[in-house]
Amino acid sequence: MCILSRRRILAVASITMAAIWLAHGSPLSAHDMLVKSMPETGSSLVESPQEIALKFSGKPAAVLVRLLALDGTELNGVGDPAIDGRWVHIPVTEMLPDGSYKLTFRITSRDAHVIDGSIDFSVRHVPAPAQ
Ligand SMILES: [Cu+2]
Repeated sequence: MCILSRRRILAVASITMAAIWLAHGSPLSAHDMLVKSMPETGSSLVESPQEIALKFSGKPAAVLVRLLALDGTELNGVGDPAIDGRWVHIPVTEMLPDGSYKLTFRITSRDAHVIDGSIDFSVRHVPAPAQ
């Protein structure tokens, strides 16, 4: 490789690094995102869950959650979230009747960015078979 093209590659690389730095505060820490949930978003449960668990790409520094009905009404029924490494466990403190729900979350990720998101799920009890 000639010296000129190597210099050009270095220049492109440092511009890219600078762009990442400006966009994100630091190239060494990415903001965290939801990587898994129980229940999974979009799932239909046959009974009220006892817990909702969210897994993030890194350990969140702080978490706020809200349980909403389909029309956006905030519901009781979830307790304080507990952070356990990358997992956040949210106890469901009341039986959720059949219906559709949205759990919204707001986390403060390790790079101090605030990330909002939500998962949707529904509860549909399966009727007992007719005798
Ligand atoms: Cu970030």
